[in-house]
Amino acid sequence: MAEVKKTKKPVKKAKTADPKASSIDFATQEMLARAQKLGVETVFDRAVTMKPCNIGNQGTCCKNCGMGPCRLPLPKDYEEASDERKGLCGATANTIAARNFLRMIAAGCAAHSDHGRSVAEVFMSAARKETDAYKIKDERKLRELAPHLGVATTVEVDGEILDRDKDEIALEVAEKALAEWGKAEGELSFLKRAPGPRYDIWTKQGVKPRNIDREIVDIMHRTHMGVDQDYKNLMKQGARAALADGWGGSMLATELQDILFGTPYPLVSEANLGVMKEDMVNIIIHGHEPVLSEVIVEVAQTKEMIDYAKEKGAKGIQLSGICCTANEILQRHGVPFAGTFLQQELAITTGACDAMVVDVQCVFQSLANVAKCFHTKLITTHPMARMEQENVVHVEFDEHYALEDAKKIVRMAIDNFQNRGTDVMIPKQKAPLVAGFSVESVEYHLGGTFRGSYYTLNDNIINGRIRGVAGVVGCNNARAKHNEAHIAVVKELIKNDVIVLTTGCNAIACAMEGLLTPESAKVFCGPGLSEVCETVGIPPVLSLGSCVDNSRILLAATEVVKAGGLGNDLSDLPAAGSAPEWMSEKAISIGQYFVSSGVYTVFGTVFPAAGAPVFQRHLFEDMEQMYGGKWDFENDPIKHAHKMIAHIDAKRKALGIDKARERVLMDMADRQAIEA
Ligand code: NFS
Repeated sequence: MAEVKKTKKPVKKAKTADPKASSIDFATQEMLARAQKLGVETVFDRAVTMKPCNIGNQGTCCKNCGMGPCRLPLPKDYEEASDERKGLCGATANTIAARNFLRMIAAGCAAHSDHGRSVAEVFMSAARKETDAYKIKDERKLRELAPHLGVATTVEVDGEILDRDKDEIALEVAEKALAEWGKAEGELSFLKRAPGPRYDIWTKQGVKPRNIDREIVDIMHRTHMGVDQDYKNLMKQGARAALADGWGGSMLATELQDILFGTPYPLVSEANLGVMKEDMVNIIIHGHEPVLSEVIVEVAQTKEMIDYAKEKGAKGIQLSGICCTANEILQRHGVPFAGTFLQQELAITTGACDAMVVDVQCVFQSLANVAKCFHTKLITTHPMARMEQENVVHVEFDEHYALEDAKKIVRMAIDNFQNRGTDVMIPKQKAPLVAGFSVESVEYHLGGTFRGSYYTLNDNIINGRIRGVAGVVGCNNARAKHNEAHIAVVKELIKNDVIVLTTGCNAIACAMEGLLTPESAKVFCGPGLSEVCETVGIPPVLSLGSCVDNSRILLAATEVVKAGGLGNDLSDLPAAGSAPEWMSEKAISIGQYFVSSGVYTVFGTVFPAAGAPVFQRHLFEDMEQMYGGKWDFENDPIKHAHKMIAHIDAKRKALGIDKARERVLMDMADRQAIEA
């Protein structure tokens, strides 16, 4: 009998990502290679093995009922007139894409606004003096904000006008703020903070949000099977909910955080994984809501905790941050950035992370798997965000016991220091930075102590030294090379004299690249912007904080309008918005409130309406007629930046200030040519 030859099936090795192709950052490349060597899987590897669904990411997969999912791919020979694609119920590609777009806005608005609500609740506890952990830190800002919520700051006693008591104001502000989420009548209070003509546009378009929660619920109802089937009408609600985010939940989060924790003023720090220290207890704080992280920062600096760390053999405690929490604790305390959204797993891969403390949003569930390979304690803290893996510890945060909770967490990290193995590798890369710009500090920096104002900024825009203003914000996306588009877009803008306001993971990316230093102006900026930065001593990229702090960009732009000479509305300004590497639903909500506030806004990576060209045209063209701002998409970072610059130039022309800029652009050779 012939021998049967057994052939072994070759074991397929899982594909892994090429570190050099995955990120422009050396620390990231180095740690990714280390993870792969240790057999630790990361998001970069998963992005190689799992391909995205093109129908879903182009917006035309409907799974809003049990008859689907109905998938409507864009035909190669697509023609608008003959597009007969529809789902089982008859929903067109436009309806499906619009519904999906709206649900992203709802989720984004909910995330930002629920963060705001948590802050408002803590604010209420502080105002009622129910907790020792929080106090009103910025009384001046409290008094400035109060009238915007209809709270009086003075009182008449016997014909004399007296200042009202701080605590009394705080209590009323807390009550009024919390009502913004669910008041039965009226509209959001902060809408009136926008320039008058903007408010009138919202009135005319019928998109003024009623209260924050209602606009989110409205979307979930409206996008249920068989309700709103007109993409234009759907997008009105999209605008309403997005405005409830930008001028509501996010703005309340920023303002109340500033009052409670202090309004940011510029400070120095560092960024990238190299901020972790081998001989210290490394605690990384990751997530979004600063209510707990503020207290952790305070507790970690106490003698009690530092002594305890020393007792356990460490030299001290090194805190650092990831994602937007990083921005929160950097801008108020100078706590360094450990990294961006895409570096969260890599921070643990160093082997030197004794505890990673997470709350809500942008937290990978895979952190638990990575932590399992090292000694890292992964600590969840929010009742809303737990993980199923057994190695995760949950310490539920309660603002009434904030100090105790924070102490427990810091102690846990210190106790874990001894369990750290010897296989530790912290990348060397870190970059210096200046962050902590706010509406108030920009005013101070550009106007000086005696004449704090936005006039100087306006003057420099009018005379053309500064060509325009760009808000470049948002996430990283594992489908793109980490930080590549962020940095390329920002560098191209500043090279062309466009000053950049940054938040979120773009701010972290810029920091890692050294763009948040005044010195970078000379290296990367055009002559006009470089001159302004050198004179004033500011970086060409101003970090305004976390993603909820995009509301600072709205208010800063409003101040620019108020300072005069650049039109009457936000849409008149030579300004543009960008999210080169977005991935989060929050980014869609931000994009829509930028657009509805009159800003031309360009996204990179993918556009979630690309499968429904008619609906996409509504976003890319019709919205300009409605709001003076519109969406756009461009994946090539240089073209992306130049679309923004072209828009800025068009606005300069409309304002009649294009000539001034042409003069500034002349170099020595041009001048000599004229003289000759
Ligand atoms: Ni913004 Fe912050 Fe980063 Fe994106 Fe996530 S951290 S709220 S969503 S990934 S910028």
